[in-house]
Amino acid sequence: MDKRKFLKIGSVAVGGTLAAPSLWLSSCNKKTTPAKVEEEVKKPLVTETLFTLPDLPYAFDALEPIIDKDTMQIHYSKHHQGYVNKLNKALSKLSIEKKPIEDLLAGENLPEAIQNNGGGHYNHTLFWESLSPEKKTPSKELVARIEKDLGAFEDFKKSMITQGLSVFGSGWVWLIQTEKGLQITTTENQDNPLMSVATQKGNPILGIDVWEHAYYLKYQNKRKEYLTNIMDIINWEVVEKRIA
Ligand code: MN3
Repeated sequence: MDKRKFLKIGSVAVGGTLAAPSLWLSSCNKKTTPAKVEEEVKKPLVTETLFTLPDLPYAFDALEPIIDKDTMQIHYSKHHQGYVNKLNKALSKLSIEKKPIEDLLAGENLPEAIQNNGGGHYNHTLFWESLSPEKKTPSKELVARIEKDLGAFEDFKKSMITQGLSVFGSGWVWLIQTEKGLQITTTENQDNPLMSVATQKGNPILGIDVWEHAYYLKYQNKRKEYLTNIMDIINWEVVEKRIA
């Protein structure tokens, strides 16, 4: 099949599937003129709202021995991909407009599917970028910044671990930036501090996944060991850049 023909068939197929809800609504509205219908068909396709799985910034085995290859592969290819797929499905179904993921999550009364899967997509994207195969040392400026708001750097790391341990069931532990400065907080499930449901709102600077799927293959029930070890592979350069 030649390329032009393929593209034509492809676009018709996509248009036929995804433009269907607006066409259906138009046909239900007796006041709709043919011109109006045509205008609606010309609207950008819902495909433009779709989110994609970002590239992992390192190989699946790059964080060994702290994060094993199997955990990384399943976590990224199955869990994160699953959130992206379900987010896209929910957006198409609910006809929600294209927005940056941060704006989408900051909205009031988020549909549950967007809260869970949009949160899952945002949180994991931030998580992958926050880890580094090469040992990174926090800059003097970052250490000073953390010391100013949260005390000694080693105490801050201990607090991240303690708060991560305090999450009952699945969730996340966060370093966030608020009007009062840097703070540590936690969220349940795939919620995050951008969401109106968060008890402590702020801009996420660092997020650590404490769902069992993040560590169970290697650490089983030893969440403390996982959290302690993961603090050694944080990409402090990326973390520092997130501070406004
Ligand atoms: Mn996870």
